[in-house]
Amino acid sequence: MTRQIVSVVGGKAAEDANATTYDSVNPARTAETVARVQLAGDAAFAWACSVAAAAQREWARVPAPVRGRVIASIGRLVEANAEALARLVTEEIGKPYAEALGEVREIVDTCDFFLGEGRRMYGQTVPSEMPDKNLFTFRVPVGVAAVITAGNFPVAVPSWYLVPALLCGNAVVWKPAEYASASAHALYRLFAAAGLPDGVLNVVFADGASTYAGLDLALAEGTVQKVGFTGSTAVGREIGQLCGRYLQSPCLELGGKNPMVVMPDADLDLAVEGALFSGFGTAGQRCTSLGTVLVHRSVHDEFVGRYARAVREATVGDPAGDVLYGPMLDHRFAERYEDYLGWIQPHHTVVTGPTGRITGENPRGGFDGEGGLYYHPVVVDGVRSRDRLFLEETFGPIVGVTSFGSLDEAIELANRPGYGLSSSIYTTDPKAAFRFRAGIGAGMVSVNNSTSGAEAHLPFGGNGKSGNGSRQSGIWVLDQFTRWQAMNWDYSGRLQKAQMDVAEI
Ligand code: UN1
Repeated sequence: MTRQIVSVVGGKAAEDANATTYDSVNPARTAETVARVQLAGDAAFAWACSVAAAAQREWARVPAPVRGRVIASIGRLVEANAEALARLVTEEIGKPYAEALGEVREIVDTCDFFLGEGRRMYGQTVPSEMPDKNLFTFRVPVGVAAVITAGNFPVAVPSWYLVPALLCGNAVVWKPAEYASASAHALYRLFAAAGLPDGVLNVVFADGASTYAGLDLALAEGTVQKVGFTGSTAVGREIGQLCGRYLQSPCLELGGKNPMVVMPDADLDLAVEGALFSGFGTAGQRCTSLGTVLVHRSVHDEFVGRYARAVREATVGDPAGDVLYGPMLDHRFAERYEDYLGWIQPHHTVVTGPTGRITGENPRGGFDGEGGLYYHPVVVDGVRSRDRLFLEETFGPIVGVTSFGSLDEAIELANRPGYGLSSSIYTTDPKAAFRFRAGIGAGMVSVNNSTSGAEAHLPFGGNGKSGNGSRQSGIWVLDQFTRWQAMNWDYSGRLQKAQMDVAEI
């Protein structure tokens, strides 16, 4: 029986007889509906924010170490249900099971990190310029966080917002991607089962336009104090502009055109392995996916030959099996892949064989039909720095190759698209690695490792078209979900005026 999914606000299913419905389908078997989802109308998001605002006041009074214990329970519940949740992620968005299990592990890692942060929600004591006066700082929750997430990491990336936001004493209204509704709902239920009071975490299923309208209203009503958004650069700009009108600075985690530099002294097999994983893992639909390999001229032919061979031999098919990648997340990404194929120019060379949809007449490795949204991996050589393929994120299994002559040129090329999320360099020379780190505009740099696969306790985030400099994960995200409050306490018994009553030596 198909799952029926509705928004949950204030701990109750928000049934709406007039709601439109959306079918979340299995991208590996497109005739199979994973969940039928009620999409809430324009007013729902703002209403959920007002419910969250009321619940937040009580939640903020719960001591942070006790909130940390709730985070610990969430981690244990997710761990105990890891396989079922990973299977659901595989069924709903087509991510290979091993990757889906890794994604669930990332939630547990996030909980492991933040459960202790509840006991370390440190403020500072600061010396005063006057005698008999103490200065302090405190972290205070922002209030209600509106969290809008993509479906390529339907449970891990939301947890990067939800876990620290809740730990810091905020309430959350979460709007997941429609095509990942069943996974989101399952994650919501695990969070709720860990003992969160009603209304502290709410999940609203809605389309983008209704969410935008509802968010605008909530911001106007003053019920939202922080917006977290993971998704495309185009939508991120709109969210950023909306928040700016209300003097808010959102946490924006957007696209990437992540470069990998292969130096002449690189271990080429290692570089090929890294380029295979980050170019084609999750069918290239990660914000950290590899966009362009920049290869030194002297090793270009050797690298491209080995990379093309590895990609041609890779298996694409049923995500329940042992495959490099499964179907595209959803039909809209499949359509975009077709569009990106049109960007391939006559002077480019596709070095990996067939392109386009994988069909029965043109099967590949583990392909098994049933209407699955399977697409051939494509490596395009000879991409020039003014080509669309060089400059724009494809968010699909298409990787470009461009050659360079010097490290300075590689750095310049790596920065040119104007994104700045992840990056990588393969070299055995520490000087080259550190020079690359210093010159690259990305928020994340890997040396002899792929552009994907960030760990849950390092700052995650980008610059330029990849975001507004906000960072998630680790202690750095606490600055998104708390604000510093300064306190001074004068016990001198007189009015001491700052700057005017400076103590004499
Ligand atoms: C994303 O695609 O939005 O580093 C996040 C990685 C993953 C997270 C990707 N841990 O590739």
